[in-house]
Amino acid sequence: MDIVTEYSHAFTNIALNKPAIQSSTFTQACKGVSGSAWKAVDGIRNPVYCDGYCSRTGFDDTFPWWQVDLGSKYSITHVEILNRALFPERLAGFQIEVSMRNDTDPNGELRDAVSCFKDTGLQLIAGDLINVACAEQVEGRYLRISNRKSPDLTLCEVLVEGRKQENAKMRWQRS
Ligand SMILES: [Ca+2]
Repeated sequence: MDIVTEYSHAFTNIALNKPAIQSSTFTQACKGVSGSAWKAVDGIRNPVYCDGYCSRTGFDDTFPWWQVDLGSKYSITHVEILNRALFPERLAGFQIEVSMRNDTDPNGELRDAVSCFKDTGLQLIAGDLINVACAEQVEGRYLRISNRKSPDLTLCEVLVEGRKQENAKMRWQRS
């Protein structure tokens, strides 16, 4: 199978193979595959969930989220999401946030998060590589995609563009 959507522009994907977690994982097997979080950053852009290259949260999750640890502080500019081939409309209402803290509050929200993007009516096409720009410059280490409206959050690939932020204190200590 060769389902590849062209990049809208060339960039280095800082999310590739980075550690990912999610609020729950879909366990009802489809051809024996699981919806493990890391599959959204495995570099394989196949939008067919049952082929085994997408992350997916569980059906009983009332506030599903998926999160990647970029490893250090970045200024995030763009995020691309490969939407699933079946039920692409389930992504409707998704939001993208970043934070320096890997911490979820009792309401299920990422602590100290700043918003990159919130969907209010994107046309969601099966297997489409959705490219969104952050509304304003946002900085953080942890990037989270969440959706209170979705019965399950399925992400077949997440690509992130950003610039690494230098640590001013470290730079001062080294000089
Ligand atoms: Ca993938």
